Amino acid sequence: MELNIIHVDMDAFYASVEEQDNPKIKGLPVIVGGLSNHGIVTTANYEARKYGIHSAMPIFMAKKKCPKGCYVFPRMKRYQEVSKEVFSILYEFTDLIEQVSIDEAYLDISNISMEPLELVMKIKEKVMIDTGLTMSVGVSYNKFLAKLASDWNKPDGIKVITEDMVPNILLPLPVRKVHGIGPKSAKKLNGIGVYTIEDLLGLSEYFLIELFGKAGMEIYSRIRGIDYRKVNTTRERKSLGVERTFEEATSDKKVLMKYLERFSEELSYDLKNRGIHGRTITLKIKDENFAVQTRSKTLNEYINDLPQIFDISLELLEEIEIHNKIRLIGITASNLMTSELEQLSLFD
Ligand code: TTP
Ligand code: MG
Repeated sequence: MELNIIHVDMDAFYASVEEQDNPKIKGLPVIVGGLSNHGIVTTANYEARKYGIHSAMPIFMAKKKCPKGCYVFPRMKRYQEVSKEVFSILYEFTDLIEQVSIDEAYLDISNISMEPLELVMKIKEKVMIDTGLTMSVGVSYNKFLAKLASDWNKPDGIKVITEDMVPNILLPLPVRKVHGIGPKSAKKLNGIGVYTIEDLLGLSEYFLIELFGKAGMEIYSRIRGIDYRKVNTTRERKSLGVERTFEEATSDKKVLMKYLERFSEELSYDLKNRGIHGRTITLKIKDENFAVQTRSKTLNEYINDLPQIFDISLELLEEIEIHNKIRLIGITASNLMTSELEQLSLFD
């Protein structure tokens, strides 16, 4: 099975942001939470977890376990900001992203030609360079296994789960690890002597439905490593484009056309790589006085082939009157559509 799903999850997210923003506390046990003794721990960094501190623990208890820890009040606005930064990096790689929470997402990487591991390293590296933060990434062929994998080597982990690894990985897992089995259900199962997925496998689908209702069907599949849920893209990209500033401004149309040809190739490649088509092409130029002109053309059909994009760019270039030397030129595709139909036809 194709390893086309990845799950990313930032490590000790709020606490790591605090460490990053305040070098003085870097490496110390950091606990983020309501500061009164009635408050609870929102999250703790891995240093603090060594003391047995975890999310949802009362602060007074955390303080008993680790009196010298750095206790920090949450700064939600800041975490949202950093989260946006992380997601904008993810969107540089693909649009097929399902954001699950402030620090967690599934990516469908079917359209990316890079090897999954190479891609994962690239993403982690970019996130580290831009934000100073680490994330853990799981790679597999469905969402359930990808999420399980991202949790496997936390923090700063990478884990790939291939089909042949599934029995060894799943069988010994405690039932609590199965999505859909919460602490209460786990207790119920333990009550009837079912502790691990291996134990669960002995139960019929009918029995699981009796026990969990509709969720029983999903659980029956999950514990066999089966999960057909799609990555539900939570944001649509509005446009995709290429532009460049010249070292030396030019009014030579031939040079501009050459650039448009190259950009059309890049844009076409980028669109195809992401499995999207566009219906609108926009040409933008900026002259040496920084005056910007744009021209757009919207078609009746969706395109992503080089020759079509190039032809339209040339048409648009003809529409612009060039008086001064040009210092920047670019083209953008918008009115985008994900080519799901195209993907489907592969299976027909
Ligand atoms: P998690 O990803 O569950 O936890 P984490 O990122 O702190 O640690 P790790 O993934 O390495 O295990 O949650 C992401 C953020 O969501 C977390 O930093 C703080 C917040 N959060 C809460 O507000 N309440 C909670 O109960 C939990 C678990 C997290
Ligand atoms: Mg996290």
